[in-house]
Amino acid sequence: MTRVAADPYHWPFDDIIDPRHTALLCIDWQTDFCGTGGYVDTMGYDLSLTQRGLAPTARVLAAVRAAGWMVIHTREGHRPDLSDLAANKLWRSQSIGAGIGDVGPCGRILVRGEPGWEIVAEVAPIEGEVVIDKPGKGAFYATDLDLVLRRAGITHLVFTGITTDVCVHTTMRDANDRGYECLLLSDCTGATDEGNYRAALKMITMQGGVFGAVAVSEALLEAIA
Ligand code: C5J
Repeated sequence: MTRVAADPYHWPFDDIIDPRHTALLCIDWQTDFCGTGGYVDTMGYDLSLTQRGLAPTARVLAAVRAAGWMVIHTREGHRPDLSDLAANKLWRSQSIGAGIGDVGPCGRILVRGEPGWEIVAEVAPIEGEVVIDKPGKGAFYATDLDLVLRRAGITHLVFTGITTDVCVHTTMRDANDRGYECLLLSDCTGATDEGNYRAALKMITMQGGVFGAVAVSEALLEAIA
């Protein structure tokens, strides 16, 4: 397979896109972040910004499933008794009028098992795909993600998901520190603020790719075709 035309370098650095060692990470494609009546909607942000990555991500999912890649999905959420919810995270959510655990149109906000916490149908996991439940922004914190990836021999990660500047960035930064070779697909992610989205993409490309590289999904699809 050829490398992906990406910024600031053709990804990956070692020229190898091996389906046995490459995984697609789909971060938090939950109703709470991109669906009507969910957490982001309740906070009053523009849902179209987080929804627009859904169709490109669905296309990438179909392609990498056909190519035999490992696919991992994450979900941000808390136990129903909120015993894994930090007091400051709760307080901040309440201060913006979308208290975690409060009852909204999609059930209790960011609580595991509630309708709003589910991954939306367009990019839902299929049989055999790993789903990681996380209480924080990063997908490595308080989860077995690293164990699952290392056990499967994964060294390269391609990222989709929401939101670019929060859970996607936190997870990509952490993955990069752990030595994974990371690529973010710019049209398969979105933020609650367009400026933050652009800044988050730009940050990745500094210093020769300080956290990895950024590409459009079409470039990945061409490389793996
Ligand atoms: C946020 C996320 N933004 N999935 N979570 O609180 O990015």
